[in-house]
Amino acid sequence: MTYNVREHSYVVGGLGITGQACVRFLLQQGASVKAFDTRPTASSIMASMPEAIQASMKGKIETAPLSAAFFDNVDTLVLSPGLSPDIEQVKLAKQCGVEVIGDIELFARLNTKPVVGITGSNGKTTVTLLTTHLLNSLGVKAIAAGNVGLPALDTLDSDADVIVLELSSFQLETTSSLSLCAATILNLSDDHLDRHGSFEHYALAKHRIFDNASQAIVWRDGHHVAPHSSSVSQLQYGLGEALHGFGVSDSTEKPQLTFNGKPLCSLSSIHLAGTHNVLNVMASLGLCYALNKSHALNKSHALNKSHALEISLEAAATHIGSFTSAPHRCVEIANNGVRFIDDSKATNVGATIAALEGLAPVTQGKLILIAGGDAKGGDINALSPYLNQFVSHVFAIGKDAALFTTAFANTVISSNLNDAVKSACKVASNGDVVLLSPACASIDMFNNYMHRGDVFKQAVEEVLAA
Ligand code: UMA
Ligand code: ADP
Repeated sequence: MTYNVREHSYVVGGLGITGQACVRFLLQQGASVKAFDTRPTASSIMASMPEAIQASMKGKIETAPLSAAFFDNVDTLVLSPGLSPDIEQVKLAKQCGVEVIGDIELFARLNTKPVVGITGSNGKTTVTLLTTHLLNSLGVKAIAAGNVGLPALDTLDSDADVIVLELSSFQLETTSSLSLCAATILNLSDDHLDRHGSFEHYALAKHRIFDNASQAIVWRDGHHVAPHSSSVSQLQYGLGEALHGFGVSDSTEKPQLTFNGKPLCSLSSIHLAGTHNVLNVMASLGLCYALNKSHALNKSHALNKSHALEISLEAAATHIGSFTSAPHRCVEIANNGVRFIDDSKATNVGATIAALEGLAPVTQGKLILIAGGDAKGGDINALSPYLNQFVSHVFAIGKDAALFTTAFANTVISSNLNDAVKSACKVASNGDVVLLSPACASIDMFNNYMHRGDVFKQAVEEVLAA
């Protein structure tokens, strides 16, 4: 049955990027909509909303604690991903018989285009942007949306052939009817445990990506990344030799990325640093492959004839080299003999391990790490073997800086990022790398990871100019 928003009455929970997109969309569709925001800054957020929306929502936005009357005649709460389903407002909504969904669920009920979905603890944005880049380079109009930044609802009236959706565990938690042509959990390591309570609950949220999916793109050597149900067919990838799916062959002088045992392209055509990015490339190629007409028509219920696409893996592989990494993900920002690398987007232990493993083999001198911030309940001690193997000094900052002193003996706590950069520069010499890869969220000291990366760059420039 077609879902018609005009037959429903909504409350939008939270007025961040997602909440504002929901309000905008629902108003455009002529639906009945109210909203709430729990933040102390809610009134300034409302004041920054477009005037037309402010006018339409006058008297319909609540910033104080809610009463049951707020949900009178409401049947659906669209909850923003940053708000936990455990908060009082959501409990009250449920007591009032209101259905709680997220923006991705609303999108799923209305969308008619083919969608591929990407989740995982790390690499989501890279794979989302690379997949979009490969498809667009092949002449298939693709839009990257979801956790990557563009709210999914904003794609509904686009002329895209394919939506490439980055999905966080927060978004998946409130999603039940998303039907993906292809889905992947890139990897799973501790993240957002403060919100989900345990790794098991976090993994359960991530696995919702495979509900109704036609094809899973699965890292052969990954843990907890394969669908639990055998009804989802699998296309596998990994770094070893493989006769099926994607693999790597180093039987010739130039190691090759292979598909079904046959060479597809040289590994040297991948300009992104680290072996984790080879895996990211394979996942992206796998997602493109799953959309391919001949393959999809046999395998997928999600693609109908009018959506079938002609995608050649060989042609896709020729466009890998023209993809450039998004900022703050293992990017060199200065080099005066010492290389300074901004990996501010490493907001959990798994990402920092990938950076250390990727950089150590190409570093002649010492690897000096700046890390710390809000560990979000993650286990910083899991870094210990990697710090002991690869790193000479750690300069730790932020709320959870002390956790690094237990993980690694040669840790010095710095009062802020500028001091950490100064201290790192004092011990660095030619051939060394100073790496900002915090393994923690930035929110205790910065607006976001981009702000943290920008402060790092500025601090490095100041030290180099002095
Ligand atoms: N908040 C409140 N009260 C409210 C509303 C929000 O306290 O009433 C707080 C939240 O707890 C959170 C912040 O405000 O700390 C923002 O929450 P939000 O749900 O309003 O976030 P949006 O601005 O809508 O942005 C969200 C994603 N953010 C989160 O899930 C926290 C963005 O991902 C995403 O790009 C955007 O939707 C569009 O889809 C960012 C992110 O950090 C990049 N994601 C996390 C991650 O990648 O680890 C999950
Ligand atoms: P996400 O969107 O999941 O946060 P990003 O692509 O933005 O992922 O990268 C976040 C961090 O994770 C960066 O530090 C990046 O170097 C690292 N990273 C990227 N891909 C992987 C991967 N496949 N495995 C581990 N770490 C990765």
